[in-house]
Amino acid sequence: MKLKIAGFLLLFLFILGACSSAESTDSEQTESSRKETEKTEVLTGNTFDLVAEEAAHSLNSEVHVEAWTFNNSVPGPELRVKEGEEIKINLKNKLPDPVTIHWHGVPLENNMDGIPGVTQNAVQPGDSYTYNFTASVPGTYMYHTHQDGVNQVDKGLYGSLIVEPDEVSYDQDYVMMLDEWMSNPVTMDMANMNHENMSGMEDSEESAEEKSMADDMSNYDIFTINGKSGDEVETLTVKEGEKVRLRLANIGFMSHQIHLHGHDFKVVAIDGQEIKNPDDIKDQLLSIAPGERYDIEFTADNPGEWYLECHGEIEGTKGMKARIQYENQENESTDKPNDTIDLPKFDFMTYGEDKKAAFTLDQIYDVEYTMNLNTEAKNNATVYTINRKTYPDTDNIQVEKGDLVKVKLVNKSDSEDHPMHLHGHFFQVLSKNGKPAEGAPILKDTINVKPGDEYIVAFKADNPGNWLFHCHDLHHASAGMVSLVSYKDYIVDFSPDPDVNNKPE
Ligand SMILES: [Cu+2]
Repeated sequence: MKLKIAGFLLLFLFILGACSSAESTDSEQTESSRKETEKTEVLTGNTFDLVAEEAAHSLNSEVHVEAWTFNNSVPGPELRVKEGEEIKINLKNKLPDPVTIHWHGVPLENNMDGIPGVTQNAVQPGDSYTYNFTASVPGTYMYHTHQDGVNQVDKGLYGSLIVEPDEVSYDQDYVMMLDEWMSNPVTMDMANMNHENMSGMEDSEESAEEKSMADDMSNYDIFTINGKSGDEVETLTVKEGEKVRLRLANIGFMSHQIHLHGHDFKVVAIDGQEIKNPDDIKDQLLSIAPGERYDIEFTADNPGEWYLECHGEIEGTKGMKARIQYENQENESTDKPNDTIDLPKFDFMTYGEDKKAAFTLDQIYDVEYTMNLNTEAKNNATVYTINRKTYPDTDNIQVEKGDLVKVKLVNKSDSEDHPMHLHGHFFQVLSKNGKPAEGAPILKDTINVKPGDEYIVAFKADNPGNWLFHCHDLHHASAGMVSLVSYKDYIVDFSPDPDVNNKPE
């Protein structure tokens, strides 16, 4: 018996030793071979190379994370193309996991949408893949991996795609990508889980605990603008008299309430779609949900240094601030952050001038569909459901080319927003909680449905394929809240490979 115990003890010590030595080699390697991220580049033209690779990234002077990047920066390169240009992007995967690129908001051909298992097979480590499409609609878009997005996007695998119109009406143009990070990252890392298991924790306990930690949004304690937080956020410089366009794009999993100080501004586009005759507004918060983009314009007519900042009471908020600095400014700035005060929220349901819209509430539609979005407990885990089902068992919205489609989105969850994103199409927002939209027609690809709210949207089925319609809080998507708009008779041009670990949600 004693011998047996000694044997076990030896075995245990041996495993412990093997474990810790493997770990130290790993971390030494990490330190010596991993590079640091560089500044995000702006790339123009029509052909781009994007390399998915690992790099060490500093969120601020204290917090450094292991990021997954495109071209060694977070965000990846800002791609600027001209309206109507045919563009080509070569993706090379140098990461240990498969990846794809989804062109968020861009209306393109279905086989270029970058959805593993739905429009292509995930691009394996060491492999390459080429995307090409026409940048037909000017506006602010994003690109990001759509493979295991809840983990991969969270690590920094994203960037912006700006389709510039033929005629540009502004002097300065800045993109600001909003995101959240954890100073103590919780990952679903297999090696980590095995290690934990050795210390006697049950597999199921461990994964349940990790899952609930990852779901708990309070772990996201650092908010970033273009990958940086606090003093590290780049200052925007403007000259007096200039017309400035800011493109605010939320790639994170939380909504952010953005306040521009010191200036009247117009919301000129939402989700890449221009708004007709926008009014000047001031001191209103733009609530920007995951997946949404807001383009604002203002005239630099108030010299000084001004904040553009996130409002709210939670931990990460204070780091999400950019300074807008006038060139050759002589006076000391007197602007102060006021991120905890409450301000009225911008409402796109009543904004802009009422112009004849493509769709109305009472016209006849070929397809009408209701999506009840909910949170449920299944097998000790929280799942996110559409009509009580989770992906891939959710019902497809079946359409034929040319169909006019009306969708009612209802959030039945108690406390969580569901920013629902449709691929390949823009929809028009017709009503909110039974009240018809009043201002300019609002076209979007992402709509944030808050608990208890109901929106009706409409679109024309004019782009054949299989298109995801899913929650862009990717925690919710990965836990079921995904469905497909599926065109009858559409045949995919690839064979889904069961061995490549396609993870579309
Ligand atoms: Cu959701």
